[in-house]
Amino acid sequence: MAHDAHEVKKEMVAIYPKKLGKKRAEQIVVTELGPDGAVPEIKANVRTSPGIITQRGCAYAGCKGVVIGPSRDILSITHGPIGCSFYSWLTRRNQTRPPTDSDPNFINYCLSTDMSEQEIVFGGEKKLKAAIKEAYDAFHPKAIAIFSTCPVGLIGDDVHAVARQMKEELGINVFGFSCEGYRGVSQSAGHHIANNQLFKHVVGLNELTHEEKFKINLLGEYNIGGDSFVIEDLFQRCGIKLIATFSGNSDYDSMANSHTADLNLVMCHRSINYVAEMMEKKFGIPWLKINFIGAAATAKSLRKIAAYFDDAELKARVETVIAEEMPKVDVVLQNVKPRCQGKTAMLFVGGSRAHHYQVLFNEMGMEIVAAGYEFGHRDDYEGRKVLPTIKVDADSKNIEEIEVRPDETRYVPRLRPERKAQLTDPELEFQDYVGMMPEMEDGTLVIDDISHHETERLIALYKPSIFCAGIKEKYAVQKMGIPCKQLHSYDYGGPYAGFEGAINFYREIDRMVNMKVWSLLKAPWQTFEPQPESAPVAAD
Ligand code: CFM
Repeated sequence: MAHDAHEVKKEMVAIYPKKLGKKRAEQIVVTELGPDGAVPEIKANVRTSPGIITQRGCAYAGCKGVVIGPSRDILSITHGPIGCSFYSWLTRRNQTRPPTDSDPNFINYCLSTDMSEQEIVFGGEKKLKAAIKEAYDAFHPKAIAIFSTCPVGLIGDDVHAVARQMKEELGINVFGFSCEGYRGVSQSAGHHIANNQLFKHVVGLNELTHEEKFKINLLGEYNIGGDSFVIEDLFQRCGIKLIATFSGNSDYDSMANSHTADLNLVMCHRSINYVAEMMEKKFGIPWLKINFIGAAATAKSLRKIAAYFDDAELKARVETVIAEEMPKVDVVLQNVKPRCQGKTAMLFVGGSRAHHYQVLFNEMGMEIVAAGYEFGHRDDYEGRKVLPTIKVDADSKNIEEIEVRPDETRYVPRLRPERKAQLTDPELEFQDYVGMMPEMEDGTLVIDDISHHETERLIALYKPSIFCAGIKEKYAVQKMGIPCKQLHSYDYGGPYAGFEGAINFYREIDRMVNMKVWSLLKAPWQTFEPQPESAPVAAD
């Protein structure tokens, strides 16, 4: 990389008006790891300025689409105009697998109250009640979730009051979300709102007990492209009992039963750390950050679980699985590495993948030249140690903070001081996430909420071998002659988690960065020859 990242940053922000340029400059940093492990401060989780083309989504997307959507038997009803529901229908590749064909799976359905002018003017609660009743009669679900779109908040429909009434009337669990799209500054607000309601209305309602010794929950894994299936298989082979996943391949009962686990594993910190924190306070379940993206990261995460339970048999089983899988991974890695080594990648994705996928590229010998989140917070960049210094602004105050206390009968601290003292493995950093920046090379660009202008400048200057983003960016990037891998939906591919996923990813990236077609591609304007001005037409 021949460019000085500081100069590139200056060039990128120069085009903006002064005030905006100053703000963007605080959201773009060049990594530098201090001797004490400190990284530069980045501005994050702030409003996107008007006029900027951002990658971000809305709170409704974060709540309905991301956190609750993957659960197959909670019937989701969008309270709002039809477009909100229709355009959030099946847009995320979260897969699910009901145990039998007769078990419910509502993921394929699109339910909406279809608010029209009548409801916007006179209120929509009556229509919402009727919709819940109609949905209940058609599907008989165990639980119904109601999602608020922007107009619901504007006209003041009380979805929570309607939920309470219908819960009583129907005798099933009905709960609402005040996840109007305008709340917060991005979909991140929707994650928090979803976490709060899941915790208040679902977690702890199912008291089924389990005999297994090693009981865990997997938080923040959404089964995009089948990732959860791969991870579930690994747990099963290691003898680890998965009580609930939030919320890939999940169902209502398992999440209601999740307080019976003895350890929470946090995969995507951004979208679910609130549930992890609340479960620790109420039920005494500690949490560990893990990562199943990357073969070495998968092995490390399995070893962390074994170290936590500190059981010889479990440790042996984990080592057996790693020993079975690693050689298969190595064969493919050794094959692709000579063709991929030294190539460059940029990653601009949501709130955790821009970090996790760096691991896979590094395994292939590729260099990350720039990365950033759409909506991560400072702790996702700099690590949770900065949490006490984060200023809570008006947009965050908008979101409810639940006060959680230990449950009177069910609080069982799994990590009593004497047990914690026995767990000496240095990898067991409880309640911690180090963030993206400390694990990056010095001198790399980190850009929060990247704009389209900045994307184009980055590509023009660095010409990366591959750019990772989403569907909104994909074709603009490819028109510039650079392959774009969608790290949200995985395009049509995946799974990319675990050992099997690493193999799939190596092959896919090898194919993309070595395809000759990109070097042959020229946009029409690059070959456009201006025509000589036509002679003026004589006015006679
Ligand atoms: Fe977490 Fe996600 Fe992500 Fe996310 Fe998302 Fe997603 Fe994502 Mo798209 S929960 S933050 S809100 S890992 S949908 S599965 S890919 S932006 S990086």
